[in-house]
Parts: sequence; structure tokens; C-alpha cells
Amino acid sequence: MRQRSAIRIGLALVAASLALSACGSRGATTDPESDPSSGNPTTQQQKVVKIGVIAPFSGENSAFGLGIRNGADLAIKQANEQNAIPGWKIELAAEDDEGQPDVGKNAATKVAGDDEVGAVVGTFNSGVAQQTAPVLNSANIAQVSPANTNDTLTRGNDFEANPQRLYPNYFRLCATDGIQGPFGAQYLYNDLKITEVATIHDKKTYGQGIVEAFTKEFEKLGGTIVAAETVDAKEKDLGAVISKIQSKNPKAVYYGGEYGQAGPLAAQLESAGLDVPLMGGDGIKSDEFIKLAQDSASGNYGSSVGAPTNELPTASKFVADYEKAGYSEPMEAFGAYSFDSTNAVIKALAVALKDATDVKSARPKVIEALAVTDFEGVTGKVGFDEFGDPVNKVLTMYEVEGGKWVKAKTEAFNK
Ligand code: ABU
Repeated sequence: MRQRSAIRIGLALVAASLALSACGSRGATTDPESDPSSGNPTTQQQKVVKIGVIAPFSGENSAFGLGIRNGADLAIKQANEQNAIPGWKIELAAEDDEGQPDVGKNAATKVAGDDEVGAVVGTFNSGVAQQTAPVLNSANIAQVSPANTNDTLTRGNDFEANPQRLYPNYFRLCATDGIQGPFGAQYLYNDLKITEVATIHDKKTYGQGIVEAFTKEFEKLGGTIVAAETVDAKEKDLGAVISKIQSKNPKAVYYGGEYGQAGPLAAQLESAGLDVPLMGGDGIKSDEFIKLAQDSASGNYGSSVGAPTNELPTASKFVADYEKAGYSEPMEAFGAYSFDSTNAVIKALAVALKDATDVKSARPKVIEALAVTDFEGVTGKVGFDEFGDPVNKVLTMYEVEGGKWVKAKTEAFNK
């Protein structure tokens, strides 16, 4: 008996010592090529740094969120293969925000409580970012969004007259609605020669903001907003709002919101006999819009961020790698922007973790490094201005033709 106890104690001690060594460097690996120039023995202990990804992976607008997650995942896998942060293995910490601000806030709180998280990529929804950015800011965690377009996130409520950066930790790579709304207005007024438009928005941060920006520009151009309506974001029976605008005889409808509602809206506009183009911003430019609008999809318009990914020479390797990786969901409009956002984070982590012993204490340096980001990404130049907005601002207008989004016009902006 005594001998078996001694063996048990010995085994327990060995197990405890293995567990202790694993605590300091979870995922420790032996990498014979990790430091070929050092002349040292070739064993390197890899510590873990996590990149949080907060986006909608479920719910009716999850197509964008899943493309964001996959773009980040691909960047992380490639960075690990290339040993982009020597001594550190990067892990993806994905949190589903369901497109809901309160769920996003909880996700940010969870991520902020994980000492191994060095930065966050996301969110998709501007209204969710309004909740995540302050939580992450309190924990000195950088947030880089590939998709939030509401102007207030970077420049505050008085973003035109008196811009004030709200959160030093918050950055984004996409052009804002202060550009996207007018881009839509100019396309309708100047290119399509439409002068009377009805607007509808879903009362969410993004939907309301883009309609306000559209309206201001459309009226400045000389157009008339014949009706300005709102709907609850989850409403799918849109007959009441369609009746209200139909009596005003608009020649187009500009919608602020996402494809989950825009698809049914397009279908119901046509079946109500209001056979005019529907236009929206990057919230509707998804293949899911076409599926939801069914036979009514053609002839509608959506603007989106950047140039078409498939046409960008800088994105051809990314497109091939994404396909080869075998993700079950398409990259959608923000996959390439997520890939670039994640690479911006990885480069900043490489700077911040160079002489760091732990992730948490390096977080402020990640924010500092992001502020001076400067590299050529798959979507173009990647860098941020003093507000955390992108230096590269490109938008494309698309029209649905033959069951596909077809590019109508791409434009770069300096403002
Ligand atoms: N920018 C697309 C819709 C997401 C958002 O900004 O809320």
C-alpha cells in the first residue's frame, strides 16, 4: 500500500510540474526554424496573444459578420505560418454579438477580462461599436473595425462642425457615412437624374446616420425628399410604410439599414406597385439581399466600401487564399477589410510585444503602434488619421443585374 501511495504521489508531482510549465507558455512548441540567425538552440517557447473578433455570427445580418470572422482567421493563420510575432502564437477569440448592442457590450466585457487579448477586430454594426469601444477603451484594448461607418464613432456627435475623437483605442478602415450618404445622393441625382426620393430608415445608429447624410446632400443638389419615414428594424411586413410613401409618388427610395429588411422591402415595394429603384448603403450590399428580394432584386442599388475585391490586383492572392482555405461562408463585402484590419493589429502587436513579458501590459503600446500604421494592404493603403479614420477612402456603387451585384462606379475620396 505504502509503495502504491508513493507512486501516486510521484505521478501527481510530475503532472503538477507539467501543468505549471504549461501555464507560463500555453501552446509551447518546438520550432526548429524559429530563430535561424541566433545560433541558439532551436527551441522557442511560444506565448499566446489573442485577437478578439466581435461581430454577428448569427441572426439575420450574419453574412457580413461571418465574412469578417473568416478574413481575420485567414490573416491570423498566415501570420502564425510566417512567425509574424516572434515568440508568440496568435489565437482568434471570436465572440458573436448577434448584431445587438447589449450582446456586443457583454462580449467586449468578456474579452477585456481575458489578459491574453491584445486587440479586437470588429464590430460590424456601428450601434454595437458604440457599446464596445468604451468598454475596450477602459481596458486599453485597441479596436479596429472593418465595417462601422457611422461618423460619430470617431468624431463625436458634432462630427462636422467640431469633430472630437471619442476613444483613442478605436480605429476603422472603411469610409464613413458622411461620404457614403452623399455618394448615393450624387449617384441618384447626377447619374440617374432622379430628383424626388422617399427615405426610410430602421432607427438604428447606422440607418439613421446614413439617411441624414444622404438627405443633406440630395437637397443641396436640388432634389426633394417627398417622404421621410422610419420602421422598426425587425419589422418584415412593410405595407404600412410603403402606403405612406406611395402616396407621395417618389421616383426612388433611399433606405438606411441592412439587407435583412432591405430584401423584403424591395420585394414588397414592387408587389405594391411602387416599381422604383431602391438604394441603400453597405448594409444592404450583400448577396443575401438578392436572395431575399428574389424576383424584385434587379434594378436596385447598393453602395459599399472599397473597390470590388475581385477586381483589385492587390487582393488577388487574398481571394485565392480565401478560396483555398475552404471557408463555408463567402467573404462578403468586409472580408478583405477584416483581413487588412487584422494585419494592422498583428503588425501593431509585433511592435508592442517585442520586449513584453505579457500581453496586458503591452496593450497601450498596441494602440500607439496602430496610430502610425502604414502599409499596403489588399484593399489599398492601410493607415489612420488623427481621428482613427482611414487614410484610404474608396466607395463603389453597385446595381443588381441578372441576379448579381454589378459595379456601376468606383470613387476615391480625400476628405
Ligand atoms: N456599415 C455597414 C452597416 C454596419 C454599420 O455601420 O452599422
